[in-house]
Amino acid sequence: MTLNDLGFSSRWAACRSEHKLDLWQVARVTAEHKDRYLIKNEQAEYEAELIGNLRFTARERRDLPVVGDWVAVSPYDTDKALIHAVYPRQSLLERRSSGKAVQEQPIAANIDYALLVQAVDRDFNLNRLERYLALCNTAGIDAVVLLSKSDLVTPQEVEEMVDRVKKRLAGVPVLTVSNQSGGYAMLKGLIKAGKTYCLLGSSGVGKSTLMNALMGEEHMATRDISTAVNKGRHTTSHRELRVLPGGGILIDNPGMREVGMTDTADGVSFTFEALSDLAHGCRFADCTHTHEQGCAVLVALENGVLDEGAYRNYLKLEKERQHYQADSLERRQRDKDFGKMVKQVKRLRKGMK
Ligand SMILES: Nc1nc2c(ncn2[C@@H]2O[C@H](COP(=O)(O)OP(=O)(O)OP(=O)(O)O)[C@@H](O)[C@H]2O)c(=O)[nH]1
Ligand SMILES: [Mg+2]
Ligand SMILES: [Zn+2]
Repeated sequence: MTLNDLGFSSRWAACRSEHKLDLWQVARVTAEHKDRYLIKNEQAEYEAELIGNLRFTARERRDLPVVGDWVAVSPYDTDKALIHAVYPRQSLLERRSSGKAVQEQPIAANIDYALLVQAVDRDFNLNRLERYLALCNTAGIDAVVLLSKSDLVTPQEVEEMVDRVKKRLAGVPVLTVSNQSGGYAMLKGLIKAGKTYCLLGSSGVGKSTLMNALMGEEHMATRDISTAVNKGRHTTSHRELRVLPGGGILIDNPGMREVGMTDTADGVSFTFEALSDLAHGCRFADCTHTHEQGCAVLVALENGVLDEGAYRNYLKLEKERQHYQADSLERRQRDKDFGKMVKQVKRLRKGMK
């Protein structure tokens, strides 16, 4: 295996010298488990830990390595390593965590394409697809929709669903797959060597089965994180990055129950392109498109030009986004205050010396 197989490119090489990271080896994070990581490079796979400084200066979850990150490392023994730094990211896919405290939860870093998997049975849901798409648009990641388990309904029903997705999510490629009947030609044709793909979707839609099928037998030969608890269980419990035998890097994810919006102003408006275009015609610049006089969006809705499902979903995601934004502003202020306090203490200490 070469670094290029893992997704390394001249761009990362330039980043490496620019940030003076040549001192260390480079490796990619393939799995994380609490404060331990599995990392891989052209030499070997290592179980790695952060150097203390990196751990203590991390303020947020996103300051720590996530699957897909490139890291500067120094190996020791045969299969252990220390992580000294995280390479600046090209992209970071995040969602808002569930629960009261609003917090970003990193999903994976340096992804080129997200594969949004929905099964054609009960799982199929356009609103949820749109939600995933908004997260991808925020992170600047291209998305492909994979309608899975196509064996469970008739070919005609599959076609109808494909049409509905295409109509609602204009410009997003849609593929159908079945792990039952095989036939991954279309998907394999899409996956390019050196590019990183991330499987996203609810639990049980067939993400891991698909990953295993694409891995073929080589999957069995790879090492698992040593404390893995999911032996014998099917539900994926942690993220995992693998290099496919035919080239291309694939990240499998645990199924997500909730896909909370983060600060996705651009992501949301990009996702609801038709609505954003219409909004230019609203009388008020800060129109909320709910009750205003001269709202072009409401007119289009009435005339049936704008899809009602998309409109409702927009309002919901926009509300969530604003809630998140207000909350994170408050958090940033708190961080700032904390920063000031640290500086003051440092100054005091200097004065005492
Ligand atoms: N009928 C049918 N069943 C499938 C297909 N793909 C997977 N399954 C079944 O669906 C179940 C869930 O598959 P997984 O691959 O574990 O689903 P997952 O998306 O990885 O689920 P999580 O890890 O919980 O997120 C298993 O029992 C699979 O055998 C398919 O194409 N057709
Ligand atoms: Mg799984
Ligand atoms: Zn309006």
